[in-house]
Amino acid sequence: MRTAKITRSTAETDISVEINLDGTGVYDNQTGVGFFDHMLDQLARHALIDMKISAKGDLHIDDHHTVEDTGIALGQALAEALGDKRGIRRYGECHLAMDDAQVRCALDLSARPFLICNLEIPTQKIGTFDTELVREFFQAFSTHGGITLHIDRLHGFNSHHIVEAAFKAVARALRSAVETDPRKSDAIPSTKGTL
Ligand SMILES: [Mn+2]
Repeated sequence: MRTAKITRSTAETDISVEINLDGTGVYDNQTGVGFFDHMLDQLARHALIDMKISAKGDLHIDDHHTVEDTGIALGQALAEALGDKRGIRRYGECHLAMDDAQVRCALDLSARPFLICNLEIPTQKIGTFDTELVREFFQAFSTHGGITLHIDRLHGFNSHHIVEAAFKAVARALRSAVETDPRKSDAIPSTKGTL
């Protein structure tokens, strides 16, 4: 089974992440940051990854440490669950439309972390959520998951739609990338022989 459980405790956050890459998108995500939970739910649902996340962070300061550290732990869980990446498709892409927003994600489970995140979110807040934390999350997820992750906004003027489209696009791209390729299910998808 391609599963992982990560627990991560620092002076700023206590985080537990459980995932199953071969799940059905069942989720229970509770970080204390409402909008962020809503986005993590999208990630699980549309990647068809079962995801249980519990985060207790220093929200009396702001949401930064909780969002960033959840990205770290989720990235670590993804890397662990993927193992040697034998048989996976490796690449994923998605153009996702949500009302006014269209976001494109292209990713490679390359073990070479790199983030391009051009969302140009028009407001600083969505409810109480600081929109600059979207990049912080994807940076942490990319770095610790070993993901080359490109996310670009093509259209959109509503911040909630843009960010939600981004999470859904990443989810759909991730769903493809972690899937087993039945034409080559026994091989590591690299001419180097390792990823
Ligand atoms: Mn929404």
